[in-house]
Amino acid sequence: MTRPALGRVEAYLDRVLRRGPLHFTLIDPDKSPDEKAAELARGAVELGSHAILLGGSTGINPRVMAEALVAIRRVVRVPTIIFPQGTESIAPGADAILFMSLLNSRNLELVIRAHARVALRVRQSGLETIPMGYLVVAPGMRVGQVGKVDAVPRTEIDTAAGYALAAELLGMRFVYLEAGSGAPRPVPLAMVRRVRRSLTVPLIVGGGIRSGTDARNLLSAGADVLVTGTVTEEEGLGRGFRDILREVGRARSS
Ligand code: 1GP
Repeated sequence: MTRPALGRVEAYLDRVLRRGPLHFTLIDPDKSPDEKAAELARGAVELGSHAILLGGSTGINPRVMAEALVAIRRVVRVPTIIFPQGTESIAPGADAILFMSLLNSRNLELVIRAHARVALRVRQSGLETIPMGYLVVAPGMRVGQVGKVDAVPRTEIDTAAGYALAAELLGMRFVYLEAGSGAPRPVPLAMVRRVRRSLTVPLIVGGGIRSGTDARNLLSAGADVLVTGTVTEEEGLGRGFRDILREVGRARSS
């Protein structure tokens, strides 16, 4: 038996996380096709983002995904990571894929069954897999609906901590707390604090992060990685996005 060594992307994340929290820019290739995706990615990385996630709330056609990947990889050096919404998001040409279980879905397909169907193909393709527990917190937005999720109520902090720790104990190397893309407010700070204290693996937080204040609060609560998508889809690389990146930069240099 050979235990695979940590992949290149995870080794990079491990290294950069030692110096402080990170920011990932989420790009939906359906909303921002190739050249626009490349432009956003280039600007985001210039402002300090540490990786580009590619995904959306609905299944993305592999061709659209592959074209966006080619365009983005031409202009940035940070890892491009698929954030899959289903097996159809698996496209060649990414540096890695979040191999994630939607922990609180009622649909077993999204917990483990789809994974079982694609596992052999993914391993053969050589695409790096990053094992991650994905937990949707209310309101959950579209991913909460399509994912048939029993969203963790915002006051049920121990429930979130229980799911997150179970994911770690099952061997997942990242946990992602998701309020849902476009959520009116991010995941509650008390929940981030409690989950962070319960885990030893990095905690990713996303959904509804629109301003420097949101970012600062979540970072002080212990988020290791912030993910933003809507802010750049709607406002480009404007003030909200810059302020978020500035807060991440500050936290890394403090
Ligand atoms: C969605 O958490 C991400 O999966 C990003 O959310 O679009 O609200 O930034 P936003």
